[in-house]
Amino acid sequence: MRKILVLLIIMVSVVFLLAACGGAGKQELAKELHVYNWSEYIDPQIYADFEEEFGVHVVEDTFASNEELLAKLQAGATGYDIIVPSDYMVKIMIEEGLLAELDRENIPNITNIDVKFADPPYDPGMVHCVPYQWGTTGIGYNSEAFDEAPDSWVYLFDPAVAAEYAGQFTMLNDSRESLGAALKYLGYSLNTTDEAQLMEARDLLIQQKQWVYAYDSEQYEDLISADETVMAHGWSGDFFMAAVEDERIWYAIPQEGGVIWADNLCIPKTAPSQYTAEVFINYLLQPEVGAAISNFTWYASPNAAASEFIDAEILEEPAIYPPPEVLEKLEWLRDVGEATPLYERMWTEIKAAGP
Ligand code: SPD
Repeated sequence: MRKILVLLIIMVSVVFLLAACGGAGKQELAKELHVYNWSEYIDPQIYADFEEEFGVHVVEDTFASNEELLAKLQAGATGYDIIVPSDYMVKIMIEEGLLAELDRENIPNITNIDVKFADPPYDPGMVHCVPYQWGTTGIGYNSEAFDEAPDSWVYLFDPAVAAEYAGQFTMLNDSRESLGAALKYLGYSLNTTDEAQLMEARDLLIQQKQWVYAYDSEQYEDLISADETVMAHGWSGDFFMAAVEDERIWYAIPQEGGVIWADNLCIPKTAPSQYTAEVFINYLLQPEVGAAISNFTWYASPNAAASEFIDAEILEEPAIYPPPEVLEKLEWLRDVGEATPLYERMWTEIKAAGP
């Protein structure tokens, strides 16, 4: 009897000890983490370091537009633990019930997010996602091909100017971004739901098509570097990253204004391991890791604690961290709700039109 009592006391003590250490009830990490990301959007060393520290192998697939990401999930893809949609797409995915709610207990480093990004209108209170990187959409170029920076949408859309660069520039293969650029050139909102304005933007893009080298969202900076093109409609950091290897490349935010955006770390409802995904998000939110992301991508970080570790040439570059007078000219892409099919129809007509 005495032996049984001693055994019982030992067992109860072990259970209490495990609970006190956080061992009891703690979930297990998966062996693999599946990330669906934009291309060249994280230093591969970060995946390797995470694997070394947590024993979780990270497998990455890439997508080239928010619409491609959405279509993949809608088609029933269930294997992803982490996805990286932009602002307006987060809103659409929340409405479609595609995203899990984050368990903050597993993401204590979420407090490192700058207050300016901690309550985004597309996901109030960061209930579903954590901001990852932010940037702008504008024009990247080979500085040797221009007397002055092509810092206006005129270079891409004014027939007198765009024709001069016929076959030497690319446009993003992205419905909201390319229609958005055309809308901005015409003086309209990027988020218009006015059918006549959208048709005008469509007609402008169809007219422009004869001068466009390609619609591309993944290699546009390499095409400039390879001297295939001299300018590209694209995302800020991609040009600065390319400039490390080819210093002729630079980037300008159009004076008329352009797109400001934020991409976000989110977990699909169907994720094989939500817990491992949350541990990974928490890992990325560490100050040094947050900085390593920006030091690789050349995009701005929403992680306030990372700032002190981000390279000065990134922090001090006004085309990466724009000053207030530039920021106020930029517009966020928003979920246009019932007008979404209209945007998609316009884009399909543009892509189907003859050059
Ligand atoms: N190479 C990574 C590019 C990431 C760009 N995401 C921007 C989406 C804006 N709508």
